Amino acid sequence: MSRLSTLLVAGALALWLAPAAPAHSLLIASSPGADAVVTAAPGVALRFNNRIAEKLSQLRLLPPRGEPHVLPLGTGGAVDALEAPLPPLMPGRYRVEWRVLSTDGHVVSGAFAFSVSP
Ligand SMILES: [Cu+2]
Repeated sequence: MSRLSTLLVAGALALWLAPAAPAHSLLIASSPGADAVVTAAPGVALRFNNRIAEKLSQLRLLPPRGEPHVLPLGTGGAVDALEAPLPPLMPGRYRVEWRVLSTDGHVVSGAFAFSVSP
């Protein structure tokens, strides 16, 4: 093969192997922020890099003690955001687990933690 066709084949392979990154949802910001220490958190809000299917998405809160629970998602927010009110939180470290359906059909998940100070 010529040098050019080798390059073309390598380029085509790289494209084929690359994940469908542009349409894949990624968490870009949250409130409370990851590893933030807050005195109170009336709710959680997550912002993604693109539109997500809210009805097929889930937020779970893992308290310092006890069972994780699924948070009720607020509706009518931005198409790239998930929001949920929180009950009054005791001091301690909380973990938020999220799972969303991207517009490209991939289910993406992740987690972050924040702490409520006494
Ligand atoms: Cu994807």
